[in-house]
Amino acid sequence: MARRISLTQYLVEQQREHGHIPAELRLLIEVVARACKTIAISVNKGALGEVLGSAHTENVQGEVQKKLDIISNEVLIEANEWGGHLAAMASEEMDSIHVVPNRYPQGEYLLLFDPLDGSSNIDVNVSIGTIFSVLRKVGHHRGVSEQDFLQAGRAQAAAGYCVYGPQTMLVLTVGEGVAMFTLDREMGSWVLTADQVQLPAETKEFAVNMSNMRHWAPPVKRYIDECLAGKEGPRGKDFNMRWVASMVADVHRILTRGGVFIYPWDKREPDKPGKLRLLYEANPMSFLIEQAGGMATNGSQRILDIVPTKLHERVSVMLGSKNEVERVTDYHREQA
Ligand code: P6P
Repeated sequence: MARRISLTQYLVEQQREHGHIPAELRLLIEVVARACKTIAISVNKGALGEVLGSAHTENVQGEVQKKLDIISNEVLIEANEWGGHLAAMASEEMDSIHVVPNRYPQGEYLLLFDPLDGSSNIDVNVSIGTIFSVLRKVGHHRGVSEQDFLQAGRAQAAAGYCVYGPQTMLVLTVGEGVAMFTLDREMGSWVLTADQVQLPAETKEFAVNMSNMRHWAPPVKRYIDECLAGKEGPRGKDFNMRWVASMVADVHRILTRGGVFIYPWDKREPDKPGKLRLLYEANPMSFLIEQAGGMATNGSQRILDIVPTKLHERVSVMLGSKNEVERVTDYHREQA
């Protein structure tokens, strides 16, 4: 059996041998990975842990929070606020940023997360996940504010997710490719099971919520109609469709075997660019997809180039196999 490489060893090598990450960032990633193990334990208990169901509260998005949304958020806050590596955190579940309390030393990193993405799947035992993004606090000003978080996704120092599925897996990039770690539950350790992940430029699989089709803009309708037309249509090949309704699960499949994920603008809420959040969903996933050789746009520009104007900004998302994202993006440009 090949020698097992742990997350710690992988990160030490990234720090020492490649000089890609400073010790503080290594510590931050290890703390987040440990927090994800804690979340996995709660998620896996299900009804036995009395963690299912609604918390009967709403988040800033106006979405009803599940008990596990709040538990996961608290786990990440408590795990990360004392280490001295962070200045502040931002979460889908919190209206405003959480500044590291004065009783702890402040670091230079900013951590953003969707603590439990795909909450609608919790009670029906379908894969869900934690998404995280790491930014550096820019400038030498004292204190930290929401403005410090409003950086384009290309500035990310690291990004990743943990998927709580048949296996519990941590998928990570520090800007030097994508690595996948599988949780060895007996040892309680993350083991490197895939490195330098690359997704194919071509695919025959798309992920979109088809029930929204009548609300889409013409370029998205054209792209999906052509996929549905199959061999007899302009694409000359048949396509398959998958939609888990957990972005982490859909992106993990795409990183593993290719595909294209689309959550576009739709006319029901024309003032909203899309459903997904830019800072802690689209940006980390786009960083991973690009690091694996894929592409991520909002239909008109690279997602990682979008400069946010507010913390919970939403965005239209098309990401995955390069040739397919290029095609659907070209359809938008032709229409513009
Ligand atoms: P719909 C989960 O709530 C989420 O934010 C993403 O994880 C997922 O891709 C999307 O929303 C699912 O949305 O409208 O299909 O339920």
